[in-house]
Amino acid sequence: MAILQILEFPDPRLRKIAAPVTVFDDKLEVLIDDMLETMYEAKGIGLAATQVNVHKRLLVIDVSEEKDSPQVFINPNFEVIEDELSEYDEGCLSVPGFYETVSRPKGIQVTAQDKKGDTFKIEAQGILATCIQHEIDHLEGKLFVDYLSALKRNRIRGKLEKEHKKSA
Ligand code: GNR
Ligand code: NI
Repeated sequence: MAILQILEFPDPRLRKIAAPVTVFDDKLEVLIDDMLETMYEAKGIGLAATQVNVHKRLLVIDVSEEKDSPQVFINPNFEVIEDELSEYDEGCLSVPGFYETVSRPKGIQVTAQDKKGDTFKIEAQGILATCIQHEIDHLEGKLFVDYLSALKRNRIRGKLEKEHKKSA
């Protein structure tokens, strides 16, 4: 297994739109394992392939307390089933150190494929629903900072650019 490098805002590669996964082979399984290891090592509850510079429609999530319940979603889509909004303080491994409140639909039904290519459907509420929507946004080149005011987003961008210059 391997720890992958996570791209950070404002890296333009985070704006790419991911392409559908069409081949369900051993290479895909290796990528899934590497993404899970990278997510656990970074102490995140989710990771989209876009964040590790792989522009395919694939994400991993583990919202469990014990960090023993990995979930994999390939070519995911969702429908809103509860359009009431829920607010969460969101963070992102690609926007390290910043947390801001974002409102998203409270309940969704997700259709996706598993690592073998079989289609499944789940309903999600709470943090799982928020996390799945956050990850699917990544596949569309969208970040949680896009829901904030331009003022807040630009401040975050400036601080991260400064950090990146320091470590370059
Ligand atoms: O680790 C993460 N925590 C989190 C908290 C609230 C809403 C969404 C998230 S996802 C984030 C990991 C990440 O950046 N996934 O793309
Ligand atoms: Ni994120």
